[in-house]
Amino acid sequence: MSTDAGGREVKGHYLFEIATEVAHRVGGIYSVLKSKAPVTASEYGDRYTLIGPLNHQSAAVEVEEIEPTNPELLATMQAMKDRGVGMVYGRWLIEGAPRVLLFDTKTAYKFINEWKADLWNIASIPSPDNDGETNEAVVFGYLVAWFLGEFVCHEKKKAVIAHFHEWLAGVALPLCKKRSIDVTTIFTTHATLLGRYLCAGSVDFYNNLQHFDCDAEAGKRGIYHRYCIERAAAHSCDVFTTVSHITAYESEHLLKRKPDGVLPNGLNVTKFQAMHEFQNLHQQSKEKIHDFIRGHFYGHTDFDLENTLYFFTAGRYEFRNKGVDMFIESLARLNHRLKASGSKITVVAFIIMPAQTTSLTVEALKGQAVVKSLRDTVDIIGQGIGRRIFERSLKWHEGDALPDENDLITSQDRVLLRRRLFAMKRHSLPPIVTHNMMNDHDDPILNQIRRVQLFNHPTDRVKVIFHPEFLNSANPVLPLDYEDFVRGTHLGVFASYYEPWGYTPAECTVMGVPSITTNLSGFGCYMEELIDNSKDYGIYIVDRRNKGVDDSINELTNHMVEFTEKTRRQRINQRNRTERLSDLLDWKRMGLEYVKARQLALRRAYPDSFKPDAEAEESFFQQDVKKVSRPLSVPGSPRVAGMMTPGDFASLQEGREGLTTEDYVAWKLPEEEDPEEYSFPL
Ligand code: G6P
Ligand code: 1S3
Repeated sequence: MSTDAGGREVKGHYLFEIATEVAHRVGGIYSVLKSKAPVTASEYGDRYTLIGPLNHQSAAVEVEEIEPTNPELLATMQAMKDRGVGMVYGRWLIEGAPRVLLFDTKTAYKFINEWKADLWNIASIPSPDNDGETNEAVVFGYLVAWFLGEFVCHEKKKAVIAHFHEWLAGVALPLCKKRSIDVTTIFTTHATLLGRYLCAGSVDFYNNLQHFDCDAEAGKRGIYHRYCIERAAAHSCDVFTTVSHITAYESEHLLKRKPDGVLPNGLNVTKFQAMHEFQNLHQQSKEKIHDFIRGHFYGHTDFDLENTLYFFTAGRYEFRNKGVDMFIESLARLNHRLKASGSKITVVAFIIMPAQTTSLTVEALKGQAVVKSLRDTVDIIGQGIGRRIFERSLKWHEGDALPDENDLITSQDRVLLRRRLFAMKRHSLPPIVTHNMMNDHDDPILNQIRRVQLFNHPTDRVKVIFHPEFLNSANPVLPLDYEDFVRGTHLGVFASYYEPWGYTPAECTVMGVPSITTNLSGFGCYMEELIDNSKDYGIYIVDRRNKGVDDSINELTNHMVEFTEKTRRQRINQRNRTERLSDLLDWKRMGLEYVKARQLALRRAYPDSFKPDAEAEESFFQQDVKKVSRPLSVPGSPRVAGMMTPGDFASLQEGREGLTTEDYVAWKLPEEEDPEEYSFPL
C-alpha cells in the first residue's frame, strides 16, 4: 500500500475533534466527548487534540495548561498568537487526559465583520447582528479554519482528519472546502435545528418529514441563517454522520443529504468486580433518597418507605421533546389505577429539569431541618436511655426487676421530643417544587401537574417532586450527585418525542436501573432492534410512532403499573439483567463506528493510499486501528448475532451513497436462553 497520498501519509495521521462543548458542559455533546476520550486518546495518543471555544470558568477547573511539544502545532499557534488570537492549550483533566486547544473567541471579534462578509460571499450564508450564538459560531469557525489551514502548511507529511460536532462548530466546514485546505473532514450532527424546533411545536413531525418546506419553516422560526450553516456543514464535509438511524432519516429530509453512517453515543462503562456491588450501591443511594423523602413529606409520611418506588425523568427542560407532558399524564393515570386496585405501593416521581429559579424554598429547607432536629434529638434521647440501662444493669442483683422503660425516658426528654413533634405539624400539603420558580404561573410542568391535580394528597398513591435544578451533592435539600441519585431510584422514564440518541436511559442501563423510553429515540430504536424481549431486560419501549397520543400514554401507564406489581426479588433480578446490557453501550464497542468514519474520510480524501494492495492495507489497519473488543458473552445476556453496532447496518463504506432505506429496517436477535437468577439473600 502506498501511504503517500498527494504528499501526505495516512499512517500516523492527526485527529482534531472540534465542538463547542470541549471542556465545557452544556449538554449531550460534552458527555460524548468526555466519555469517548479514553478510547480515542489510547488510539491516537498526542496526535489527538480537541478544539473548542474558551470558557474561562470551565477551563479553570477542567484544563491544566501545558506547552505543546509538537513543533508544527507550536508554530501554528504562534502564528495565530502573533495576530492577537488568545488561546489555551493543555490537558483536559478527565480519564484519558486528551490535549485540548481552546480559542478565546473574544480576542478575534475584531475580525467579525470581515468574516461575516466573507461567509456571505463564499457561501451565501447571512449572519444577522442580533444573534449572539451565531456570531460566536462564525468567529469560532473562522478561527478553526485558520488554524487548520496554518497547521497543514507547517505539517506537510501526515494526513489530518478534522471531525466537527453540531452546527455550532460547523462554520469551518464550508471554509475548508472553499479554501481547499488539505484536511479530510467529518461532520456529526447530534440533532437538526429544524427537527428540534418543529417537534417542540405541535406538528405531526415524523409523518410529514418529506413534505416540509425547510427554508420557509426555518424562516418562520427566525433560524434561517443557522439552518444555512447546518446545511452547508452537512454538504461540505467529506463524511456526514449523525447519532442514530432516526436522526439519519430526519437529516436526509431536512438537511437534504443522506448521512454516510451512524455514530451512536457510547458510555465509559465501569464494571464492578462483584456482581452484587451495583445492587449494594442501589440500596445505599436509596437510603439517601429515603432521607430526603422523610424531610420533604414531614408530617405526611403516612406511606411506607419499604413499599415506595422511586421513578424519575431528567434532562434539559424541553417539555414536549423530552416527553414530560406524557410522563405527567401517565402518572395521573397510574395514580388512579393504584388507588382503584388498593395497591400498597407508593410511587414518588421526580422530575429533574433545570428551570429559572431564585433559590430553594423555605419549605424545602425547613422539611430537611425539622427532620434533622428530630433525628438529633432522638439520638440524644437514645444515648441517654442506653446510658441509664447500662448504669442500672451494673447495679442489678438477682431478684431485682428489670429497669422500667417509663423511668428510662426522663421528663426532660419528653418535653424535648414534644417540641420536635410540634415543629413537624403542617397544615399544607407537601410541596411539589423544591425551588422558588421565576415563572411559576406559566411553567409548563407545574401547569400540567395542576391540570391533572397531582398535589401530594395523603390519598394519592403517586407523589410528585419537581427539582428544577441539576443535582449536586452539595445541595442542602437533596445532597446527591446525579449518578448516585439514579442508582437509588427504581425506574427512569424518558417518554421523548424528539431524542436523536438519549443518554439518560443509556446511563440508567449501565447502572442497572430499568428505564422506559420510546421508539422515537435513537437509544430506544437501537435497543429494540438489538433485543427481542427488551422488557425483560428492563428496557421498556413505548410506541410513539404508530400509535395515537392517548394509546401511547396508556402504554406508558401499563408499563409503570406492571413495574409496581413486581416483587422485590423480581426487581432485583430485572436490575441484574439490565446491568448485563451495559457492554452493548460501551465505547469499546460503539467507538468502532468512529473508527470506520475516520477510515472512510481518509479513503475519500486520499484514495491513492487505499489502492488494492491487500497485504499492505491489512497491515495499515492493524497498526493504526485498535481492535474494538466484542462484548463478553455472559450467560443469560442477550446474544448479539452477526451485526454488532448500529453502524453495521449503515454504510460507512465506500461504494454506497449514504444510508439506504433498508438500513433503517430492524433486525432481530435469536431466541434468548433463560436468564440466570439472582441468588443472594434479599
Ligand atoms: C439491592 C440490595 C438488597 C436490597 C434491594 C432492594 O439488591 O442488594 O439488599 O434488598 O436492593 O431492592 P428494591 O428494588 O426494593 O429497592
Ligand atoms: C443531543 O442533546 P439533546 O439532549 O439536545 O445530543 C446528545 C448527544 O449526541 C443526544 O444524546 C441527544 O439525544 C440530543 O438531544
